Amino acid sequence: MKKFAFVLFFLPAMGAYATESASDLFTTLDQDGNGALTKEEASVDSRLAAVFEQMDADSDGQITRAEFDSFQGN
Ligand SMILES: [Ca+2]
Repeated sequence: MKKFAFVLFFLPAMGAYATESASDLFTTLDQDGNGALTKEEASVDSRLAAVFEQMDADSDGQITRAEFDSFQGN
């Protein structure tokens, strides 16, 4: 019974985290707030660093919000 209550309590919270973290991650990592992530900024997040080249669709060395969002959608 305790486990059931635990799941009910945490599932909505985890869902909210999953949907909000994607957009918040970009803002958090964009430390100079210029709307693009450099490889240095992206290196803070190991998952993002691992896919940096794939996410950088035009290979200009920066991930724009558009590149970030379109990659999330894949
Ligand atoms: Ca780019």
